[in-house]
Amino acid sequence: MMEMSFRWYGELDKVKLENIKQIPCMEGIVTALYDVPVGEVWPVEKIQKLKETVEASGLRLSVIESVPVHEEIKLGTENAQKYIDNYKQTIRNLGQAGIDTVCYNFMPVFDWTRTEMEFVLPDGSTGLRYEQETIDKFDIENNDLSLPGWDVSYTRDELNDLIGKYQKISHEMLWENLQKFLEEVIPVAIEAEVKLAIHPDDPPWDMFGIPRIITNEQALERVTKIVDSPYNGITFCTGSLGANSENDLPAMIRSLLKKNRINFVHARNIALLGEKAFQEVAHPSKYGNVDMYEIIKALVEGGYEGPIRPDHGRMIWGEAGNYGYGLYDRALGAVYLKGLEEAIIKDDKK
Ligand code: CS2
Ligand code: MN
Repeated sequence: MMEMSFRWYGELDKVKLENIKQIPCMEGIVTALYDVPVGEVWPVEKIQKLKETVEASGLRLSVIESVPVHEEIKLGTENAQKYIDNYKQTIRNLGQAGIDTVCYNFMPVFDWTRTEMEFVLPDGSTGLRYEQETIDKFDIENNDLSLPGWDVSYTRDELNDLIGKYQKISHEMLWENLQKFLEEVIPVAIEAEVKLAIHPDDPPWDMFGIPRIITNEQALERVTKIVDSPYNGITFCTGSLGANSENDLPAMIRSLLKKNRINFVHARNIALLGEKAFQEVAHPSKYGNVDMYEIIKALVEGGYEGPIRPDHGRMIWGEAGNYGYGLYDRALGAVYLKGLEEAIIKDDKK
C-alpha cells in the first residue's frame, strides 16, 4: 500500500498534527525546516527535533518538502559551488537523522504560481486558479509580486534583478546547471540513503520570459538519465503535469515506475479552462481533467508503495488557512485516494 501523507507547515500551521492524525488511513507527514535561510546547511539537531515532534503525534516524517535549491545554483554563478556543498551537507544531515525522501524543484525564481487564490466555485467553496492572460498583463517591473505559499519572498528590486539574470539563461543552460547539481548531489544522496524527488514545474511552461524545463515526459526521462539511480527520482505531481493536456499521466507513471523513479506522489485534480488556464478542484475525477482512478491504478499496478499526499484542496466549510493547504478538503481527498487504492488492489486480486 502507498503511504498516505499530509503536508504540515510546522507549529505555525493552523492545521495541527492531532487533526492530521485523526484523518482515516493517515500515516505520514510532509514538512520542512522553515526557519533555515535558503542555501544554509540544515543542522542535524533541528532535523531530529522536527522528527521527534512529528513522531510524538503517532505519524512518520515521510518526506521533507522541500530543501530549496539556491538561485545561484540554478543560475550557475561562481557562487554555485558553495551552495552545492551546503546542499550536500544538508542531505548528509537528513540521512543521519533518518529521513529517507527529499522533494525539491528547479524552478527559477517562482515556485508554484496562480493568478487567483480564492476563486469562488459554484458550490461556494474557493480554489486556486491560473490564467495566462492575467500573467501576460502583469507589469512585473512595477509591482511587488509575491504569493503566499512560497518558501521564499523577494523585494521588488531583488525580483527585478533575478528576472534580468534569468532572461539571459536559455533552457539548455538551465539543464546544464541541473546536471551539474545532480552529478554532485546524487552520489551523496546514495551514500546517505536519502531519495531525491524533483517536483515538476508548476505551471509547466515559461513565465515572464524565464525558462522552465521540468514540464513533460521527455523532461522527466532526461532528468532521470542524468544520474541513473533510484535516488535520482521524481515527485509525480498530477496537478502540475496535468496542466499540459498533452501529458498522458498514467502512461508516464507506468514508464517511470518500470525504472523505479517515482519517489513521491502529489495527487491533485484540475479542470482545464483552455490554453494555459486551469482551475483547482476537489480531488475526485468527475470535477476535473485528471482521472484519479487511472492514476491510482497505474501506481498500484506499477508496484508503487512510497509516500503520496493530496496536493492542494479547496477551502470549504468556512475554513481559513494557507492557500491550498486547509484541513478539510485535503482530508476528504486523502480518504478518497485510499478508497480508490483499496478497490483497485482488491479487484486486481480477483
Ligand atoms: C507544492 C510546491 O504547493 C505546491 O504546489 O507542490 O510548492 C512544492 O512544494 C514545491 O514546488 C516542491 O519543491
Ligand atoms: Mn505538487
